[in-house]
Amino acid sequence: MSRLYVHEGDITRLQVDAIVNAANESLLGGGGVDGAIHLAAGPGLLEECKRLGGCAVGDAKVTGGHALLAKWVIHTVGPVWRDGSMGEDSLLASCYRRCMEEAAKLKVGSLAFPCISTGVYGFPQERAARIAVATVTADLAKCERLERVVFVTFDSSATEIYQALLPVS
Ligand code: AR6
Repeated sequence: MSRLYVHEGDITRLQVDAIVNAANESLLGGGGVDGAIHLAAGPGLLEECKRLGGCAVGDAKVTGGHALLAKWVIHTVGPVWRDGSMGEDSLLASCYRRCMEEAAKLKVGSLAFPCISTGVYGFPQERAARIAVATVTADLAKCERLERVVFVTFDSSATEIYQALLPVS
């Protein structure tokens, strides 16, 4: 049985143990999914983020979920897409890998990812999805307790891309 799922909708509404935030290096909020997560979590999330001292591209840091349904938020910073020759692929893979590491440390049973870097940061959707699925698949073996990883899409074209990449569950 596959442990990988796709779900189209708002990641802040998901009942999972941890959600991933596609943040920026300041970790002080922004637009897109970052703005939605801060809005839904309430001001306590920003207060906690202020104490983290930012986050490097490709890295991840954990906070509580505050008013979210999720107990944890794993904040990661995706690369800005330039032309594909600036290490964007490996930096994006690093985001997924670091989030899986943090999820393993937290011993979560369920985790939801947004499509990191594919909004304001401009990473091509299909190329990003291939990296996301390949990296998470490779790291699942190290996360024994992780029963469900949800790739959360926000439009039907992204959903179709993930449906084509994921094994039938
Ligand atoms: N639930 C799920 N996915 C969403 C939601 C939501 N509520 N809202 C947007 N998306 P983006 P990035 C999708 O721009 O490209 C922020 O300002 C969206 O359709 O949020 O990594 C940060 O502070 C897209 O597919 O993140 C950074 O400055 C995906 O989430 C910068 O944007 C990611 O789009 C990060 O840019």
